[in-house]
Amino acid sequence: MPTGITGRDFLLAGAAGTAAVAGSYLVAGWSRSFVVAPLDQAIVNLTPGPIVTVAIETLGDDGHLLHVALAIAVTIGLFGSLSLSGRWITTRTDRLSLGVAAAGGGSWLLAAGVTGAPVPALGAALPVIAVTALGSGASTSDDAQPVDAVRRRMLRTVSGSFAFAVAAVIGRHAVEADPGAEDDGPESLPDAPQSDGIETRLRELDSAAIALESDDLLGMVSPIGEFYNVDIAQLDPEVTASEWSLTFAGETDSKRTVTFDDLIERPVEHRAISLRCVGERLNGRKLDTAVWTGTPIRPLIESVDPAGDCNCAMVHGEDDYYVQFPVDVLAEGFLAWGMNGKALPASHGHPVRVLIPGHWGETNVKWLSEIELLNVEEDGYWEERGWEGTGEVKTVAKLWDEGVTELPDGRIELAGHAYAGTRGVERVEISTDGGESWTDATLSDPVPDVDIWRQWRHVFDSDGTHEVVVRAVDGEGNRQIREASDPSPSGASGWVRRTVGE
Ligand SMILES: Nc1nc2c(c(=O)[nH]1)N[C@H]1C(S)=C(S)[C@@H](COP(=O)(O)O)O[C@H]1N2
Ligand SMILES: [Mo]
Repeated sequence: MPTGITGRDFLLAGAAGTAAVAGSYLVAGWSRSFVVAPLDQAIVNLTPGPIVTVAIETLGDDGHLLHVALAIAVTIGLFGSLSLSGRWITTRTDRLSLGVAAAGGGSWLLAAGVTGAPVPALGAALPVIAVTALGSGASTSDDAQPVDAVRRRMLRTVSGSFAFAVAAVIGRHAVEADPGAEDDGPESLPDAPQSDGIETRLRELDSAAIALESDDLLGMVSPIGEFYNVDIAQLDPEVTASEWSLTFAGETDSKRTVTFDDLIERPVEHRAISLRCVGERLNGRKLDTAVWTGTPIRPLIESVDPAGDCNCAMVHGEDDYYVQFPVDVLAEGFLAWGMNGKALPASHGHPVRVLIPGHWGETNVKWLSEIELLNVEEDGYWEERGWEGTGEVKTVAKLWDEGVTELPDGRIELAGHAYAGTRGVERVEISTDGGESWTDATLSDPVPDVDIWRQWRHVFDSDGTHEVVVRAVDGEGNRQIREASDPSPSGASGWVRRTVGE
């Protein structure tokens, strides 16, 4: 009879857990059917807000690595424990088949249960069966076998499991690297009745841009691949246009479900809209602009007669993200299925996202699934975690890293973007002497869109070191807030400063 859990049990459990994760990865890849994905989601949902906030501020996008690593460790632990229980049953009953069936069955139930995908779940269960069977008799002090044989068997099982794990990961990568298996980037725009016009809009924005010496700097529109990304989950929900629908629920007398085909039949617009994340550092890179194709929300909202007392709504995404704000703000919004002339990419909310003019990034719900009309205000996902990011954006002028360039004649070109939501950017002021004197920068031409950044450019004769400071003035005449503040809870403020010159 085994007395307690030995080091070998731990090794074998770790081997079984690792093989299960690898087997699942081999079958499912980095998708929703991969056993780690739902556990990662659960970890993200359970992590206390202040920790999430600190992680975002200190680690930025690397914060994802942390919770994915944690999710992998937890998953290994869960499948390892099932294998360990199986071996314990084998020892207690003296029947290998019983222990193996328990470990395998338990693993399949766990994998299928968390992913909702019974067939790919076999990818996790089969390796557990194998390791449990091979490892049985290899750890407990079985007098019938010589110690050496037991140890050899254990080592073979453990090294075999890790070899399988490495092979599975490499194998899966090879499959995914196969050009035949890869998709060719974003799909083209769905054939909405008036989806033409997008090329004209993109050209129009292009010609509003300032000609710059540096070609590393973004223009008026951010290319899809460079547009920033903020998600609560590591894996994007997979929703096809044909499966998609939007439900209006809650306090309404006329519940309504809108399909994708219904949606794209509606009046189509191409709006240039900038997005800025409330979690962005002052001169960070979570501000971008795209031309979005979609339709206004207002007529849809009016068609369901919102009846709640708070005049507010919770907007839900397929990834269990949710954000609450006033119905009249939502009504100003836009439901987009296109981005820069392509179908909305998975990472930006395929097939349909919300875009709310002038409000922080978090209100722009991706993978939109439901608009729930409420009676009382409730916190959204980020509000529950201490943020106050549903309001209007703060004004900011950026001097990007790539925005300082020496011209052929020796002068220095400074350039960046400024954004003030729907207030618009009236002016960008530059100081090259630490804030003693100020001049106006040149701005990109105005465009008809109401919620878009402007580019700015300023060229000066550099003699030695300069303390450059940049600040914007919005369309209502308000100057960007001077006092510096952290992103949390309601967005970074302050003026961007940078030392330029040798
Ligand atoms: N469903 C869903 N929508 C979401 C988020 C999310 O995690 N899930 N992140 C929000 C945040 S915080 C921001 S800043 C923007 C980012 O949009 P992007 O990834 O397209 O740049 O999406 C918002 N919408
Ligand atoms: Mo955000």
